[in-house]
Amino acid sequence: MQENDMLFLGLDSSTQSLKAIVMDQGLKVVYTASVNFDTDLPEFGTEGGVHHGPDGLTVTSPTIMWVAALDLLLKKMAEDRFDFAKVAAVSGSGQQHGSVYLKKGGIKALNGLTAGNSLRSQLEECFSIPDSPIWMDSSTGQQCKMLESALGGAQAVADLTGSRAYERFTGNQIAKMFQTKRQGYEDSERILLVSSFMASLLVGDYVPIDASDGSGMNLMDLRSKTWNRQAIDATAPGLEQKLGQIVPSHSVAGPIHSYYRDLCGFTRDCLVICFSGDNPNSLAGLRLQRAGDIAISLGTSDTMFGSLASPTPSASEGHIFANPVDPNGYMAMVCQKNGSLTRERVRDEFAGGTWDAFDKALARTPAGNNGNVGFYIDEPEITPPLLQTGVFRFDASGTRLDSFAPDLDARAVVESQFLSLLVHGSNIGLKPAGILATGGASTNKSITTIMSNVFGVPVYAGEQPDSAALGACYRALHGWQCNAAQAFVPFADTVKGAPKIQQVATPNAAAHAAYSAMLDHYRALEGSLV
Ligand code: 5FX
Repeated sequence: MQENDMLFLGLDSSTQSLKAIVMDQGLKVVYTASVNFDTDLPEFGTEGGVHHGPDGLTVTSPTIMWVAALDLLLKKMAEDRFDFAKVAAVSGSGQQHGSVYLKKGGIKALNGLTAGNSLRSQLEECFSIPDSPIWMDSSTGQQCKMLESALGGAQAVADLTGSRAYERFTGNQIAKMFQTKRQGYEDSERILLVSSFMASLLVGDYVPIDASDGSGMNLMDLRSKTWNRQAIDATAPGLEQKLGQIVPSHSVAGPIHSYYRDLCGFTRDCLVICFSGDNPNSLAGLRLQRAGDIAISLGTSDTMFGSLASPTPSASEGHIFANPVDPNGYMAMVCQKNGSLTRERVRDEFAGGTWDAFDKALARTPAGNNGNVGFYIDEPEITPPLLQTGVFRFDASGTRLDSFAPDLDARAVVESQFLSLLVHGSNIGLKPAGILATGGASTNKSITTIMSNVFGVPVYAGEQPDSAALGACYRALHGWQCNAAQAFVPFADTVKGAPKIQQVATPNAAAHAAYSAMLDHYRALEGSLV
């Protein structure tokens, strides 16, 4: 491989798709490809990449679908004549919290992968629990209570692990598996996150969990970045052995397995750098390096996050994770489960079914919606914690209404999502000086304008909307550089040549004043529902 001809591959195994982004050493994106689970792999019968259980709380994805997606992605890349031989390093992103259960002998199947057969056919029988619980699952309330009572309460769990016990956090999902699918748990040789599972597929071996994604499990000591004995013991017996090690996110997971060399022409030198969660990768992709550099990612879920030097975990909201590009740093994050899909549902029901019509509805309504506030809870919500689904509409006097004029619904869904992020983000130290918007809806000018007005700060958007996959590319290069130097290389050096970001919205003083004036009204209505 020529030193000046190297490529870096970032994969993003998200809720709905598996994407690849490739960049050159000058940080220029040169290739992208993707597989959509619903449309490219219809045989799995997913909706938005998931299956909803009959209880309305359980949400899973068939683990083998993610394997089949990798088969298909590599096939698409080969059809595009992508030059795999130039890839110096691969890293990746996985939807956070999801867990993968490999049965005894799984490691042999991974080690023994042979080109000529698909990954899917070689790994189909490897899972002790074939459906992976994912981040949208909220069925583990009981297990959360048990963890909090074992560790001394919600704040104690937050102080130790960075977050109070959350239903979707992996430790509580594993506790439920132990309690309800005991045989599956016992038969598990290794339990991986989506991120470390995808990396394991590439290395052909079980790879460690990185500290940043490991922070989303309610099992890791946030400060020492090791498994916390009390949390592990309160979750399930024999768990530590099934989880393996935790390592810094820039670590080399291993060389790529010969399967991929034989199948597509990767070279022996190609390194796999530890994969991490989608939010940590987005932090890297957006190069959020100073406190006050905040991003809001408008995806299936909406998340607000930024770097922090010292953590102050809260039992009432948000999360603190280890920083994915600074082994001594942290990041804070607030997550709203009802994001893009909810906005799309409201658009389809009340605003003509197109973004153009939705924008027109926003243009016909004033900032602050004349005091009308709506909470659109299609899925049990994390922030604010509203487990009861439904639409809750209020007028300016706080009276509950059954319906709004349709234009008001369009504005209310966007405004309440951003007001919630403003209120809950500031509670854990996220006070923006500027906001980077990312994810699908970040290209929608009307939505970024409301964001800018709610927070009263400028909003920027990168040229590359897929920040998690891009962050995985940057982390592939970062990990490769750290390995070449045999020392930690500051991430700022890795990304110093990255393209400048564009300002896409400037706050309007009057609109911001309208939002500031309605904060107490918003808080009171939210409080009445929680
Ligand atoms: C973060 O805590 C979340 O649950 C979501 O943002 C998922 O990571 C989405 F994949």
